[in-house]
Parts: sequence; C-alpha cells; structure tokens
Amino acid sequence: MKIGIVCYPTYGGSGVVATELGMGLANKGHLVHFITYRQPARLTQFHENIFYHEVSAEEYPLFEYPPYDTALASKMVDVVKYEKLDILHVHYAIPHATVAYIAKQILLSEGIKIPYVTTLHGTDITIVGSNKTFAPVVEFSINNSDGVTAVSQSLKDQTLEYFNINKDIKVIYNFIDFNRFRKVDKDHFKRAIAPNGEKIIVHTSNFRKVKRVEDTIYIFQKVSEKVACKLLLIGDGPERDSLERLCRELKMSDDVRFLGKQDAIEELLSIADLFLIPSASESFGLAALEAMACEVPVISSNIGGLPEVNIHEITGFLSDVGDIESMSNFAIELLTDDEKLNAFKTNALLQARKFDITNILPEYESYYEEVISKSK
Ligand code: GMT
Repeated sequence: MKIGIVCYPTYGGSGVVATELGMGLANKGHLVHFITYRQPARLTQFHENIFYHEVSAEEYPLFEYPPYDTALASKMVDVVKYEKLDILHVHYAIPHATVAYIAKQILLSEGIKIPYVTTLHGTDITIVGSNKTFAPVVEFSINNSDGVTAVSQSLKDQTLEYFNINKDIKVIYNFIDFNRFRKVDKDHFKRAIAPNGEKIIVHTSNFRKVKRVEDTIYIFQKVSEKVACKLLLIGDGPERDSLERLCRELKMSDDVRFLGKQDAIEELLSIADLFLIPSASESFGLAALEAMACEVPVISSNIGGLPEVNIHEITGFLSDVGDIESMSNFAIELLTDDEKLNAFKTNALLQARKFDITNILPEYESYYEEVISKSK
C-alpha cells in the first residue's frame, strides 16, 4: 500500500507512535509518506520505502499565526495526487482529522477518492478536544473520518462519552518494537549514576502539567528517606524550570538528574529499577510500556488507559491521581524487597510482550484494507 502519515513530528507520544508505525510498515514493504512540518524526531535513518514531505506555512505581515492548516491541506492534496496514495492516516485529531477532511473534499472535486483514518491519541479528546473551543470541529472530523482508531479502550469510552459519535471506533493499542526497547547491558551507566549501588528511579515525559512531574519529585523525596536511590528525569518541556527550582528548594539536586531529551531512552531504562508515571490524564502511557519492555516495573496513577498497560500488583502498582503517600509506599515496598522487585521486572516484560509491534502492525494493515475497500 501507499500510505500517507500525518503527525506531530515532536517527541510527544502521538508523533512517536506515528513514526514507529510508519517505519514498521516500511519494513514490511509498504511505501510510507510522512507529511509534517519537521522531520519526525524518531525518523533518523534513510529507508528506501520512506518519504518525507515538509509542510511550510508562508509568513505574511497580515498573519499573526501563519495558516498551517491550509498549508498542510495543500501539501496533502499534492502528495496524494502525485504519489498516488491509497490511504491517509492522521494521528491526533486536532487539526489533522479536520485538515484530512478538507484535503479529501478537494481531491473529490477533482475525481480522486482517498479515504482517511484518524487515530485518537489522548489529549486531542480528553483535554484539548473536549474543550468547547474545538469540540464541534473535533466531533465533525471524527464522524467524517473513513476509519477511527483509539489507542486504548478507555480512550474509546471517553470519546463516546464526550462527543456524539456515529462511527465505529476500533481500539488498536500502542505497541513496542523489541528490536529497540529491550534491556541492554549498561552497567557502566549504572556505576556512574549510582556509584554506591543506589536504586535508580526514572521518569520520562514532555514535562507538561498533565504529567504531574512534581508528584514524581515528592514521591522520590519520601522514598529516599527509606531507600538509597537516585532519580533520573528524562525529557523537557514547559515545567522543567520550576521543577529544577523545586529540587533545589528541597535540597535534592545531588540525587535528581535532569537529563533533557535523550534519543537512546532504552539505554537509560535498562539501568532503572522503577518507573514513575503519576499523570493526571493518560490515554495509554507509551512511556510506561517502553519502561516495561526494558524490564522496569511501573508505579502509575490509575486513570485513563494506564490500567490496561500496568497491572496492579503484577507489573507495578496503581494509585489515585495525586496520592503521593500511596505511590511512595508502593515504591518503598518494591525497592526494599529484591525478590518481589525481580518478579515484577519479569512480569513487566511479559505484559509488554502483549504489545509487540509484530502483533499490532497487522491490525493496522487489515484495518487499512477494510477502510480502502469500503470507500471504493
Ligand atoms: O502526553 C504526551 O506524551 C503526548 C501525547 C500526544 O498525543 O502526543 O500523548 C498521548 O498519546 C500517546 C501515544 O498514543 C499516549 O501514550 C499518551 O498516553 C497520550 N497522553 C495523554 O493522554 C496525556
């Protein structure tokens, strides 16, 4: 198939999933065209089946905000027409599902039929999408997609709750590529970060408010009173400055390291004993799955799709959002009992295997085929 993928090219989860999906499809012989404003962060190597089309919205003195949606729609029309695409797959509803609808209508006016699949990722429904500013457009764009997928059952349920949806939503879970995400021997990293054999706790995110990274810091503070440990904070984003200040105020800067954005996250996950993800909202929690694939148990909040990924008392623990006390106690319980910790590490890997890309990719392929044949 010739597939056009539209996504945010940043380190955010939806862009990561879109890029990994495109690379996986390309490895299976499909021709994949990424259409976005910057080379996707994880698209770092040449692949004969992958093409990248950059969208640039022209500056003009009249525009306070250059019209990206218009530029994207034009680029989608151009790529579909000249590359003879079979299907468009847009990740994150805002604005991609709406722009796909416009591109589809323009192409139809020229006698070209192109179906599009919208994948809902999370905040496009739960935070941004359900906001009144966007809701009518999001609802319309979902209902007019030729196919709609959600990355967890919880996200599907929330979409049906918030919007008036007349389309079937297929749950296709996020996935993990075990060629990349697996425990590797990085003992020299471990020795450098935890020279006295301290336990290593990791959090990765884009440091937005919804991630509640400050909870991670407070949990670490409580845990470190009982267990010698270090905290690695990986990623970057709007909250980073205030989090660094918080660590200084709490006099924890020696034990907490802000590593910024890291490409080889799997190498750092490989030295971790515990992963924390106390988010206020999380449709799936790809970061948790990446940790589990590297044999790291997870302590998470119990919202959204996290309970579909992290299994309470098996692969980690789940607590209410903001319950720092409970999360700290679970962390102490796990980090002071090596037998339990090792069992949870094994369980985390077993659970992660359920989301192996080799199982999930065929679900997308057959869904594309179904959508294409229905739209003929
Ligand atoms: O929150 C992020 O990391 C970014 C965000 C996005 O849409 O780019 O992530 C969402 O999509 C990911 C991939 O499907 C999910 O794993 C995340 O749970 C989801 N984030 C939220 O729901 C807050």
